[in-house]
Amino acid sequence: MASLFVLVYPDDRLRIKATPVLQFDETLKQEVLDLFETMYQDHGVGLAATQVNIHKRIFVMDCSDDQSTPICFINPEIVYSEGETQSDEGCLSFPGVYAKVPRASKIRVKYLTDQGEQQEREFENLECMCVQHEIDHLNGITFVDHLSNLKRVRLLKKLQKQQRQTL
Ligand code: GNR
Ligand code: NI
Repeated sequence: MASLFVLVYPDDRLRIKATPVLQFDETLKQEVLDLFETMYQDHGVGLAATQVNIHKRIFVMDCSDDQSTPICFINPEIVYSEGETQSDEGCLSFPGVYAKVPRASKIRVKYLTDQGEQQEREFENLECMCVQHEIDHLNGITFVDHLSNLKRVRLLKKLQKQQRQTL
């Protein structure tokens, strides 16, 4: 197991669109383990492979308080969504800044497990927001892309100011 470095804005590699996983082999299993280790170490509720510079359609999630509900998603697809919600989101690639992002309030997701088995599940609440946030990462999209220009500029200025202070 290895904890990986998370790419941080303004790294252009966060814009790369990930490609589908075709091989369910040892390499994939190790990447999934490393994603979980990195997510837990950095106290995230989700982590997309894109964020650790692996441009494959993989993300991991655990929205529990006690690391009890790890889920790995390979080649995820939202097959149904309904409703609207908005709550504060953060991102490990934008440390220390938060914004309300409009999302669907309920989704149905088709994905493969790390064994290559088909799954289909519904998600609501934090898990639902997180799945949408992570699938965006796999498409090279980050949560700030959903904000108005004014809100995005303000948020990125705040982030840049914090980055200067931690140098
Ligand atoms: O840790 C995270 N928290 C979070 C909160 C609300 C909506 C989405 C997230 S995902 C984020 C970790 C991360 O950056 N995943 O890509
Ligand atoms: Ni993120």
